[in-house]
Order: sequence, then C-alpha cells, then structure tokens
Amino acid sequence: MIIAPIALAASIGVVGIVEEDEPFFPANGEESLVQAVDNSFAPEDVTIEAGTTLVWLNRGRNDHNIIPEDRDPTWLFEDVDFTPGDEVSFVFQRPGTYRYYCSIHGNLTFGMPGVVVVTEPT
Ligand SMILES: [Cu+2]
Repeated sequence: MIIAPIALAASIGVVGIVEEDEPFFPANGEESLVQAVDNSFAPEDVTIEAGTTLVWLNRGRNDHNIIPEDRDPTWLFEDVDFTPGDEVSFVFQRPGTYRYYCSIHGNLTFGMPGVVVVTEPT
C-alpha cells in the first residue's frame, strides 16, 4: 500500500485514485443488472465481486445518464447518456466503492444516486 499518494489525494479533494498495487481481477463472466427507471436506479446500491460486468439498462421513458463521482473517472465514461431501451456496461476489476448519479434528475445525494461496491472475489 502506498500511503503518500492517498494523503496527497485527500488533501486536494481528489477521489477514486487507483493505486498501482491495488488488486486487479480478470473478467469472470458474471453479470449484474441495474435498471434506470423514472427516476431512480434500481437497485440503488449494488454489491458485486471484482471481475463482474455491471449492466445498466434504461427501462424508463426518460433519458438518463451515469456520471461518476470522480472527476477523473477510472471507470465507464465521463458522460454516458442513454435513452429508453439502451444499455451500457462496465467490467469492474478493482475492489472499491464507486458512486455515481444521473445529472438530469439529481446529484450524488438527492434524486438519482447510485453506488457500486466491488468486493474481492471469494
Ligand atoms: Cu435520470
């Protein structure tokens, strides 16, 4: 574990820094689903093992998006817009907590937040 970069990152308010020595797990072929409905993510909190593909499916009648909390995201894309019926996916290979939200309908704490907790494979 590298201590100094974490302390530095915390002091300048950066979140989601990926340490090079963090464990990295290959894709395991498992899938988990989060549905975007009008207007929330269901489930709002999801826990998956590292290597799992998380699929977001827009089952609503509104456009939604998926905005990582991290301004320099290490996952998904900076801005994902998806219209009804669309799906996007990402393989989470590093354990951690990944917060996101739909900026059309809220922010990290109100409206349409979501959390992906990625655990080490058992
Ligand atoms: Cu939305």
